[in-house]
Amino acid sequence: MFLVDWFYGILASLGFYHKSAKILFLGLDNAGKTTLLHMLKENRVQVHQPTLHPNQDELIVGKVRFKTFDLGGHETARKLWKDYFTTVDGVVFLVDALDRQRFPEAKKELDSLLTDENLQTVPFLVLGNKIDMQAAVSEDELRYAMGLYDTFGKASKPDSNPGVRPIELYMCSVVKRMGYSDGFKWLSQFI
Ligand code: G3D
Repeated sequence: MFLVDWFYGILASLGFYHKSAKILFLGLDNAGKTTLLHMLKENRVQVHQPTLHPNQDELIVGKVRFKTFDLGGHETARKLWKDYFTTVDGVVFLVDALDRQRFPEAKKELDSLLTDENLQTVPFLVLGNKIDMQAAVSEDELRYAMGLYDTFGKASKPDSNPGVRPIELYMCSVVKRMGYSDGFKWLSQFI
């Protein structure tokens, strides 16, 4: 019973209840991917356990698999996720909204994902994380830095924009549990 509640709680809060999906959490190291995964798992911030693969982590809830990989710096990570999932249903791309210096690097990685032929029809949720900190950039600034001017629209429904790639930016604070549920609910419409 507890497990059923737990499954239901997580998946329902993200809009993924009754869905089967493979979701990649991607972004530069330090963006908050592992923290987000643990937050989904335990509903609290966890001290990270060192794992065999320091650049990846995984959570399976019912028929939904969430898998994180660090991008940037090392080409091997990209090879890893391509090997790991032959098909991907959604990408959650996290950006550290505090780390202005690394926006160009994050944009480069995002652009290369967006042009990846294996991901052409895959919906992308971009999360600007750490807005609990005053130094975080605004949504507009991050849109500009990441080149996300022409996004799908938060209120638009999947069939209202046929042929337009689903990509949208949401600002969030994983540690304060703010913002990301709305993003996941937006993403889940396309899955
Ligand atoms: P990664 O898995 O993308 O590499 P992590 O990133 O999940 O390891 O997070 C990197 C650091 O960012 C961690 O700090 C984590 O606590 C912090 N972080 C994650 N989400 C938030 C957030 O919403 N707000 C703030 N302020 N910090 C966040 P440490 O100090 O443990 O390295």
